[in-house]
Amino acid sequence: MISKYSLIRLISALPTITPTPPLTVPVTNSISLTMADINSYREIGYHVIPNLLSPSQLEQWRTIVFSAVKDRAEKKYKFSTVNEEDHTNIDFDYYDNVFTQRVSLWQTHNSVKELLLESGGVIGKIAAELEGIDCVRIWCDQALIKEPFANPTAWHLDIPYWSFTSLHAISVWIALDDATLENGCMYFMPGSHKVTERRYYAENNTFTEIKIGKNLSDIFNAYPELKTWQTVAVPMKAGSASFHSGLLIHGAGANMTPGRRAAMTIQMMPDNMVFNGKQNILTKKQMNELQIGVSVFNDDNLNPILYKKPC
Ligand SMILES: O=C(O)CCC(=O)C(=O)O
Repeated sequence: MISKYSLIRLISALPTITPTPPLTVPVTNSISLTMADINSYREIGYHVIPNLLSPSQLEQWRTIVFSAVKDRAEKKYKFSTVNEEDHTNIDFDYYDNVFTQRVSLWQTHNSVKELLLESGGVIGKIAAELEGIDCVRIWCDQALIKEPFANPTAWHLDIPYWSFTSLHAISVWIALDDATLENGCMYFMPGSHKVTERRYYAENNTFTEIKIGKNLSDIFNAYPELKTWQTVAVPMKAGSASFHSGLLIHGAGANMTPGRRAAMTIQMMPDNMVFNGKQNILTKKQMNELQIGVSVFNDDNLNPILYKKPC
């Protein structure tokens, strides 16, 4: 017979399974894109959907995401596996004050997984239509919380960070608080996805990786031709969202306010993506097992399908 004391010790040694609020209001809105929306996305590289979440959906996303972030933050780990290092960034003194970043919450919190998968018919479908692909898988999700007085997010593009290479990777950025000019809303360089794509081909199918560091303008070391490019700020109300191409240059302002700016994001990829050798969010164990140019990220347990176009 096990004593009460041993039982308590046993329970506290088990991995945490976070209690999850029941999912009552997933994203099931019927949002249809027009051809003009799709053409505009392909021209400028991003698309904004005001009120992607209804007020009750927003409340649920906030409850679920913030509870998962709090849980991870208390255990002080950014990735879904403890003791993994961040291979995408270098200047942590600065980067840790760009935002509180918690990656792949879906892997440790069932509520987040349910929330994302339930939303697939809307979010995944929009991503598929914008990119013209049949299947959308989750590469990762990230809660990105710009704390009061946080640093700006330097200009960058996403795809060079990731462990697969696709010209059809796409992210959704969902505002969980109002994102304003004052608290660090997103900024885009419309059309820059075409420049980065051209350079990818010109440079033998490679991308230069620009870290999110202290210098906003580091991006121009790689893309000097974009120095005179116009940029747009994209403030949005909580519950609204933007989709952006993995090739698009984007960033976010500093948070100049004593309030928080929170966003939930999903980084999405097409089917049949092949490992390119980059670690990004992969664990040390995965890195030992994956073969460059051979391993494919099609395991539904690791990269779940968010949306598949009906045949
Ligand atoms: O939220 C931010 O500050 C930046 C977000 C971003 O770079 C992204 O979602 O790709």
